[in-house]
Amino acid sequence: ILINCMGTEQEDYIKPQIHVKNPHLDLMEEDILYHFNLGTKTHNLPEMFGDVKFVCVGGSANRMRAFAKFMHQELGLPGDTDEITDICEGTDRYSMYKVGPVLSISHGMGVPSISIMLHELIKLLHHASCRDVNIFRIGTSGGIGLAPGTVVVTDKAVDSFFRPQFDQVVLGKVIVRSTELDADLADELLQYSREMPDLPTVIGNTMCTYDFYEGQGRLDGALCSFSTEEKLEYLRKAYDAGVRNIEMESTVFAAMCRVCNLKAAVVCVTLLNRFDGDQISTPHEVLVEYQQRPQCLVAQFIKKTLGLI
Ligand code: R2B
Ligand code: URA
Repeated sequence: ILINCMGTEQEDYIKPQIHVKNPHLDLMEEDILYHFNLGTKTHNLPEMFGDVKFVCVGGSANRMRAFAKFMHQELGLPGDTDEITDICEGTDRYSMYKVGPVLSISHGMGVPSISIMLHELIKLLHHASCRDVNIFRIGTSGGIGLAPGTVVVTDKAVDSFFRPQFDQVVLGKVIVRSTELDADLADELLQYSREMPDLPTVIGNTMCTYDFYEGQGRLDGALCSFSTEEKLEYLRKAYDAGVRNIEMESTVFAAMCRVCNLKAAVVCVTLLNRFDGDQISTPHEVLVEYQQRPQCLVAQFIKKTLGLI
């Protein structure tokens, strides 16, 4: 790296870099990001993604397209939002949209789906030499003791035993990784939420499970092996451990971002209060509005960080 008289390149040089923790990558002549239909030989990743500063991930492809269009408007970018195309259109595994410095990607449902996406995303950001990147999961969740529509900024991502860890099985052994998130980023998001009307927001622990039904203590799945009292006792224990919402990706998201030096936050809206029931019976239009809430909060963060407001 050459340093010019203004020192700008040096400044860039000291900005936090994305760490890929895999010595084998250096020995590979080409890296094919199979589930994105992108690769280091077929695409100029630094040119396509080098300016990315904010990455937002969420379960649904449609929601992440809507978020990209919303960010296009919020950032006042030129051109028509209908021209925003799916960078991964050659595959139907994930969808990816780029608007200015914002990358919006879908990850599907559950730990295995988001983990595959994150491996390829982190390598993509590394190959593109991105620096100083903030990453957000914007999603939905079931609330514990909160009014539906409340946004939860995650303090700690915890597993089904309320432990702040993610257990990854590697070669038949369990590797335990910390799920600690960036406390300053969470605080900043919480502060900005205070300035926004109609955005009830709390900070709390988020429990990540491997199932939507029995795994989240639901009585309405195809299988159920416990009583209503046992369900409520488990939710009460979760509440006492600081858990305010339940979803299906936060622990692996937190663990992988932490190891790779990405500043990460999890922002999920609650669709229901699990003390009151299990079925999601709220009208569709109301659910659509709820799902925009994490998007609005993260958009506010991005605009403030870019000095636009
Ligand atoms: C939240 O919503 C999905 C299940 O409905 C899952 O991906 C999650 O974490
Ligand atoms: N997503 C979940 O994982 N659980 C819920 O209860 C609602 C959305």
